[in-house]
Amino acid sequence: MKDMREFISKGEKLGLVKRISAEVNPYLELSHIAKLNEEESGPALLFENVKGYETPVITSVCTTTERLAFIMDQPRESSLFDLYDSWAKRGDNLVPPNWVDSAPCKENILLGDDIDLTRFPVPHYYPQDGGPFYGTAHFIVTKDPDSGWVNLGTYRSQLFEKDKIGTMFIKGKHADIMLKKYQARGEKMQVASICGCDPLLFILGASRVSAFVSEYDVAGALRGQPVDVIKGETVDLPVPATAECVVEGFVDPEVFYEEGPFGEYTGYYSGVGTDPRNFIQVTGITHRNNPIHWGTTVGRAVTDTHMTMALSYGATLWQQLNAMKIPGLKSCYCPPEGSGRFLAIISMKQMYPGHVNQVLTAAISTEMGAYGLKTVIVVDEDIDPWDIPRVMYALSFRFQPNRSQVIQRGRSTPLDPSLPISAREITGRLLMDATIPYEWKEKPIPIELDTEVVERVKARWSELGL
Ligand SMILES: Cc1cc2nc3c(=O)[nH]c(=O)nc-3n(C[C@H](O)[C@H](O)[C@H](O)COP(=O)(O)O)c2cc1C
Ligand SMILES: [Mn+2]
Repeated sequence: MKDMREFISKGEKLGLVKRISAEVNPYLELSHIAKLNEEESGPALLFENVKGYETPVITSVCTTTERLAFIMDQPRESSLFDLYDSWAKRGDNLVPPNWVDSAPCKENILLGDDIDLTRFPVPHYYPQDGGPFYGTAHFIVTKDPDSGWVNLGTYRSQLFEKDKIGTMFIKGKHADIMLKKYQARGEKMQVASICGCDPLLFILGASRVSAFVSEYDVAGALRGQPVDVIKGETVDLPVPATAECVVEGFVDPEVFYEEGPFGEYTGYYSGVGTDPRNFIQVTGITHRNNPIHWGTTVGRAVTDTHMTMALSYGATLWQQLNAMKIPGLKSCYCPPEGSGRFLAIISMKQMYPGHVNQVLTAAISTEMGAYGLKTVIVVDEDIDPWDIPRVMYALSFRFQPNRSQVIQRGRSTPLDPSLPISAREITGRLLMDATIPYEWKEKPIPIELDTEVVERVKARWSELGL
């Protein structure tokens, strides 16, 4: 899949994408249709008639595991863990992008007075949002001034003015690390926002790929071929050749704008009463003819953003655990109910004393886990981590609080509503060992039914009137 148009044309044939030709208002109405549709696991929606605008909006691209599998070129019946596993198996064979000289994303080039983001249909998602949000299912390209490492990160962008959009680079995110380097040099940071492209690139923008690794190279690894990129018009950054819309500009680390609130994936508003944030001063826009604006509904779980993150956070956790080459790892699951990022369940075969603790502490030391993962549960190999009734069984009959650990201080997300709004930088973590200890000489004896008696009574089933 090379771009959003291929996702739509192929997806439509498979019944995964639906066109809406009725007029829809981008103020709340569009997002509410998308959200309610997503709560029913409905199709991706292409809104062709957005009130007051000429161009379409697509939503709900990533809402179901089936569509995530479709985007990843995997069998449609794949489970989330199947997708994590194929990601982990291929994701390390980095393939750098391929530079091209001409590209569809340059069909229209808007500079100077022609820069006007208000001509694009930008949804206003939730009643208390600070305004319309241009960047939801987008990602921001930045370059490390020291090493040249190119990062893709999905950071929300509120539409402020025709040539200004917001940023929210949470502390420690890769664009934040880079911005601080530019700040130390007394420089501004060039950025490009990409909206509408190969959907895998957005999923990568929202992935916990390790620092110093370019998400472009991981996309190349997962696709098995390089991403075609072209240089921006006003910024020295690679942008995807098939992007629907590229917004180029810079972030001045010393200048701020009042941003938010925004109805976040936690189900609560964030950006309420917090500090003003840096923003993007737009220096140029390039877009395809009839550009397709892509939005994701965020908001309460479980819908589009939650499924995106259950894949992007879960797959990177699994990839990073596998990279540590710990023996015995079997599978893992990052439930979409927690947006794939607050809770992880890992299944493993124990092979030596202390093995479970190795996995528990490894999980919170990965790039994914070190950022806000609050609870890790390890279960034995006979339990699938996505089989929640069996996980409840393990938490009831194998888990022992004496063998669990509370870590007092870890890196948090300012979006975590379980912490007070003014103190969200540090979180506790809970490491739960829900296994039967390896070193026990005497283990609980599991009850198995007598197979012979089972056969005998089954043969009597109708006689018993059952
Ligand atoms: C729809 C959506 C919106 C997001 N908004 C933000 C945001 O505003 N700020 C942020 O720091 N992370 C946000 N994230 C999470 C980041 O995309 C994620 O942490 C990613 O790892 C950031 O890229 P990086 O690791 O290269 O910094 C968002 C994710 C999604 C799916
Ligand atoms: Mn990154």
